[in-house]
Amino acid sequence: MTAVVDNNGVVQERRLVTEIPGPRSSAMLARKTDAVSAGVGVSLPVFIERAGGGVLVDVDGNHLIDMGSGIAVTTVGNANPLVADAVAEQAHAFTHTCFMVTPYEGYVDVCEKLNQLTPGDHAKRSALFNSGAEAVENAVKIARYATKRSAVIVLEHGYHGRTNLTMALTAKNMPYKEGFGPFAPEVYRVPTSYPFRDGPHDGKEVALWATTKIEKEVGAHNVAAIVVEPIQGEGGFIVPAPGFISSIAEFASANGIVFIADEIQSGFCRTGDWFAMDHEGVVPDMITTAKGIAGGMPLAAVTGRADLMDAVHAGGLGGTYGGNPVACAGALGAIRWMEENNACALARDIEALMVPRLQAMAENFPQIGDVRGRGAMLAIELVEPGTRNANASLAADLNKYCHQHGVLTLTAGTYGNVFRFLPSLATPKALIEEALTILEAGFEKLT
Ligand code: PLZ
Repeated sequence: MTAVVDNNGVVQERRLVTEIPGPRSSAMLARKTDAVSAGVGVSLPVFIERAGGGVLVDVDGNHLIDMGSGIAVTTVGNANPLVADAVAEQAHAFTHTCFMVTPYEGYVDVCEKLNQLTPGDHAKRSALFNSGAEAVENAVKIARYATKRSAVIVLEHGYHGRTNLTMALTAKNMPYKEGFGPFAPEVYRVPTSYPFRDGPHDGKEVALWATTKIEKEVGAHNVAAIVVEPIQGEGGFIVPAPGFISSIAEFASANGIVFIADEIQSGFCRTGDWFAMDHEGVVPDMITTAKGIAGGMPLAAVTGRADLMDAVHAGGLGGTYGGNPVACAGALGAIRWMEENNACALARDIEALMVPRLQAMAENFPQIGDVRGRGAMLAIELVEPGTRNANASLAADLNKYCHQHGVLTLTAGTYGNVFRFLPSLATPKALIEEALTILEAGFEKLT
C-alpha cells in the first residue's frame, strides 16, 4: 500500500526515527526552559516543524499520529489547503485594519455563516473575538446587560477558560485556578449530570437538583445566564443523561435567564452534528464558538438572539484584534471544507470505527470503567478494577506510552483519569486504527 501524502507533503504515516523526544527537540526544550515562563507547560516535548492531515512531524523527523488536533482545533486537518490558501491570500491583501475602525467583508461573512449554521432559525447576530475565554466573557457581559441581572450559573466539572471571569466559571482548581484568585463574584456552581458517577439517574431528575439549588440559593430572578457545555470537555468528555440539557434550558426560558451553550470544544462538526446542541434538540439563546471554527487561526465568536446581541450600546463590545481578517479568511476556508466534505458524517464515521474497538478493549481491561462521547469527541475513563476510583496514574502512564510510540494523545477530567480522543476529521482511517492498536499494546504492557 502506498502511503497517503497530505497537500503539504506530509506523509500520513507513523514513523519513528529517534527516541521521543529526539536530540533536536531536547535541545530546543532546554532553550524553552531558559526563555519561556515555567508556567507554560508542555504535554509532549517534541517540537513541530510541519503538520498535515492527521500527522505531526517533529524537528527530528518523527511522524506522530495526532489524536488531539491541538485540543479540538484542527478539525479540518492541519494545514488544510482551503485554510492555508485563504490565509495566504488575505495576508497579502491586508493583515489588519481593526474592524471597529474600518470594517471589511470577511468579518461579516463569518457572522452570516455563524447565524446560519448555529441551532435555531430565529433572527441572530454574532460578534467575533480572539479566544474561547474572551467569547465566554463577552457572552456573560451581553447577558448581564440585556437582563440587568448579575448572577451566573455554571456546572460542576465545567471549563470555560483562564481569564479572571472564566477562571471563576471553571470548576477545577489545579492547574487552572490555584494561587490566581480572588475570582470574579456572582458565579454559582450547581450539579451536573455525570452518568458514570451519578448512577442511572434520569437527566430530568438531575436537572431538578440543579434548578432547585438555583431557586433556593441564588433566586432565579437574580440570574443573568446559565453557561453549559453540552458535552463537557476538559471536565472529562462527560455526556449528560438525556433530558438534562433540555430541562435546564426550559428552566432558563421560564425564568428569563439567558441560556448560553459553550460549544468551544464541541462545535463545528466535532460531535457528528454542526453543534452538540443539535443532538439535544435545544436552541440556546447564545452560543460561544472557537477552536474548530478556523482550522487553527485564533478566532472565537458569540452568536445569539438578535434582541440580546443588539441590546448593548454601540462601542460596548470589541477589542483590537477581534475578528482579524486573516483569521476570518481561515474560518471561511475551514467552514467551506466542512460543508463540501460532509464533515459531520466524517465525525460519525470516526465514532463508528472507534467505539466498538474501545468497547472491546473495555471487555479485556477492567481498568476501562466507561467508554463515552460522540463523533470524534470520544474518551475512556480509567478506574481501579471493580470500582469507580479514579486511576489517574494509569492515564498518565498510558499517555506516556502512546507518546513514546508515536501517537499524540491527551488526558482530561477533574480527576485526571480520562483519556480523550480528538482526531482531525481528515485523518486517514488506517492511522486511527493504528493509534488504537498502540493504545491496546499500552494496556497490555501497563496493566
Ligand atoms: N470553553 C468548552 O474547551 C478551551 C483549554 C486548554 P480558549 N479548552 C482547552 C488549556 O489548558 O488552556 C475552552 C473550552 C471550552 C472555553 C475554552 C477556552 O478557550 O481559546 O483556550 O480561551
